[in-house]
Amino acid sequence: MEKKMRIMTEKPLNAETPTEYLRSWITDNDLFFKRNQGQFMEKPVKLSDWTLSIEGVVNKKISLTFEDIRRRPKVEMANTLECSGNSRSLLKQKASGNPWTIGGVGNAIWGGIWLKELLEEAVLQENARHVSFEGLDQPLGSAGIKFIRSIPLEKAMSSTLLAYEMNGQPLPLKHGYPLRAIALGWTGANCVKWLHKITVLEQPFEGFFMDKVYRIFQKGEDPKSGQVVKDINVKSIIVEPAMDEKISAGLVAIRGAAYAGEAGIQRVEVSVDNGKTWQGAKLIGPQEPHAWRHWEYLWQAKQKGDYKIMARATDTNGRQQPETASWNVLGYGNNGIQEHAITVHVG
Ligand SMILES: Nc1nc2c(c(=O)[nH]1)N[C@H]1C(S)=C(S)[C@@H](COP(=O)(O)O)O[C@H]1N2
Ligand SMILES: [Mo]
Repeated sequence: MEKKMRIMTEKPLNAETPTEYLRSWITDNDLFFKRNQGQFMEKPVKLSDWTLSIEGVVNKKISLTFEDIRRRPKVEMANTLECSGNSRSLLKQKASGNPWTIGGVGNAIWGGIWLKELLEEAVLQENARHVSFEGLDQPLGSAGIKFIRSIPLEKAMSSTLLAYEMNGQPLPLKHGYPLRAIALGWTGANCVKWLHKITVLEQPFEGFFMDKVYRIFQKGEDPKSGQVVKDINVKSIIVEPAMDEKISAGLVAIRGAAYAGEAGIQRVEVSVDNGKTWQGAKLIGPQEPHAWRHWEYLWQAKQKGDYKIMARATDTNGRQQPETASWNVLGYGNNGIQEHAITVHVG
C-alpha cells in the first residue's frame, strides 16, 4: 500500500499522496499523507493497556479507558488535514524541510467526541489558557524531544475533536491509533496522534515543537518571535490534468480542490492565459465545513501549444490566494497562485 505513496523519508515515515489520488473528495486511509516527527509503535497498543488522562489546571483529574470514550455519543466531522509544510518544494526560494509538492493534504470523515466534553468534566480552573497533547510515539534523533503541542483553550473548547475513527474505520496505526486530536481547520501539527495525555496549562506549552518549528519567521529572526502556525491558508490545487500532461485540442476538464481551514470556499477562478483573464469555476461535490471543495472548469482548448493553468480561490471571509506565497524560513503555508500553476501541452 505504501508503494503508491511518494515516500520522502522512511524513518520517520513521511510520505505524500500522489496528485491523482487527490481527485476524490474522501482520501483513502491508505493513501492519506503520513507525516511524523518521531517513531510510532510497530504494533497497535493494546486497548486494555491504554488510557487517556486529563490533568494540569483542572479541579478533577480524569483518566478514561477506550471504552469510556466509545460509550459516549459519536460525532462525525469532515476535515481537510494539511501539513504546515505542504507545497514547500514549489516555493521559488528554497526552504528547509520535507520536499512536499501538493500531496501533504487529504480529506477524511473523523469520528470521535468533542474535547470540550472532557475538559468540562475535568472542571477547568480559572487560569486555564492552553491545552497540550502528548502522544505515545518515541522521539527520533539524539535530542530525544517528544512531539508535544498545545492549542489555545478557545480552540479546544469550540472545535476540537478527539477522533478514534477515520473514514468509518478504526483510526489506522499510522494516523494515531487509537486516538488523535483534530483541531478542525488547523494544520496537521495541531492534531497530535497516539494521544494519551492532555494537560491544561496556564500558558502555551514551551518546547522544541512549539518554539523552534511551526513558526513563521525570517532569516536571522528568533523562531519564537514568529507567529505559531494554526489555521490553514486559503488555497487551491489543480489535480487534473496532470503537470506537463499532453492533451488533445477540444474540451478539457480542469479540476481541483480548494480549502481555507476554518473558512469555507466562496469561489474559485481559473486562468489559462497567464493570468490575463479569469473565469469562474463550478464548485462541485460535497460542501461541508472544514472540508475542501472540489471545483471544475471546462476549457475549450482550440489552439495547439503550451499553456499555463492557474487557479485562484477566495474564501468566505474574503481572503484570496496571493499571486506568490509569502516566504518564511521553514516554508510554511505556501498558497501562492504562481507556485501552484501547472503547464499542459495541447497537441
Ligand atoms: N504524536 C504525533 N502527532 C503528530 C505528529 C507527530 O510526529 N507525532 N506529526 C504532526 C504533523 S506535523 C502532521 S502534518 C500530522 C499528520 O497527520 P497524518 O500522518 O495522519 O496525515 O500529524 C501531526 N501529529
Ligand atoms: Mo505537519
